[in-house]
Amino acid sequence: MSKVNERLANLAQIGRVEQGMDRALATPAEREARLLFASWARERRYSLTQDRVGNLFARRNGARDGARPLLVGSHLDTVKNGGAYDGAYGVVAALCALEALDEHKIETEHPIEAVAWVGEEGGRFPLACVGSAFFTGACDAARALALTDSDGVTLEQALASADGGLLEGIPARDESRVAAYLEIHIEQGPILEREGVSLGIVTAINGQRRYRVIVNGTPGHAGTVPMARRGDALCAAAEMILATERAALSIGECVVTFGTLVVEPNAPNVIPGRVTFSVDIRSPEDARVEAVENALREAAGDVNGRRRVAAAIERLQGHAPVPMDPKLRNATARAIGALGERAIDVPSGAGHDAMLLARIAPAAMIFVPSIGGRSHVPEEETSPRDLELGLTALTAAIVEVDKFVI
Ligand code: HGY
Ligand code: MN
Ligand code: MN
Repeated sequence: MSKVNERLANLAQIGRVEQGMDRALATPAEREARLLFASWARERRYSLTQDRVGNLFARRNGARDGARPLLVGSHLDTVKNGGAYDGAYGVVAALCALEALDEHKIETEHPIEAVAWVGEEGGRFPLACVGSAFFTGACDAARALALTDSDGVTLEQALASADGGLLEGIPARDESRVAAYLEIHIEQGPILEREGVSLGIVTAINGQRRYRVIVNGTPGHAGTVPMARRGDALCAAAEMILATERAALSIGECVVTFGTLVVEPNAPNVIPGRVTFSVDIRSPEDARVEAVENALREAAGDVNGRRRVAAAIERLQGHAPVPMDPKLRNATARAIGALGERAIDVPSGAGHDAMLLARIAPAAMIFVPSIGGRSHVPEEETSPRDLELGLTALTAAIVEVDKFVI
């Protein structure tokens, strides 16, 4: 078994649950995954640094003194009941690429750093890509560390805990410059498999907005409150959700997901007094995201007027579509072509840390196929051959990009 597949198999044992993976930020399983990454880096004597929110960097030195590092990475956290490749593949491949440069005795101009970003999924703390957002200045330390999970634990407390926190004995990171950023990731969609191609070069990452909606109604006895007098928070939320879904279907070229919903007091014989649900809207065109948000707001106004409830929408985060850097895309295409391999341009419906790195440096992504186009599920799968080919492409792209970035 190749090293990239062997390491992925090892990583897949950490945070494995009955259905798939569960490695949420600053939990014991996710910390153990960071420890494993650090141990791999130490085996090859790459110098490790860690920043305040736990992002880990393993550095392979370059020839040019003072050159800015070329970062290559992804994330180790997973969604609940997620797969073994989302994020993990990009981190493992980044480290394996450094080792491939060693084995081929390739000296780069720039230092190359394999990066494990923390908290990309945003499942535990309500900000996706919190690690790369902190590193790129999109989220300052105060805001990041004050993020609070559903148990009222702040990120600062979680990172200070022994079983989920920062790793000991790793120097603090003081380098914030970046020459360029490369990320390899499973496609998490059907295009590469449908086209029968093993490599994709990402054109752009879809725009995305996330919200929390709280609907306050009036709890009451299920048996005694007449229907016409109810302020049923759950029925109101259901109307909002279906109205927004209908709008997205007619707007087109967009997706909307209501992934979480909490009912209070959540008892079979009590009229729901409060419902809190999430909304995730995405599109390659910001105007369509905006249109779906408007439909959500209209739906809130409609139930507020008719249902004795008060629905409030809080926008948690959002970003416009992020184009990948044309020069890096061309360099990646050249590198893949020189291998005698074929790659196609492919958009990214999924979000990635590259969205944030693109704020401060040229960024590009390589995709490998997801079997059945499935991801964020235990069945997430990519063939060992495609994983190995992706690593070869990533290594070649690093060498090509290193030649021209400043
Ligand atoms: O939600 C996403 O697109 C990513 O998997 N965090
Ligand atoms: Mn991912
Ligand atoms: Mn994901």
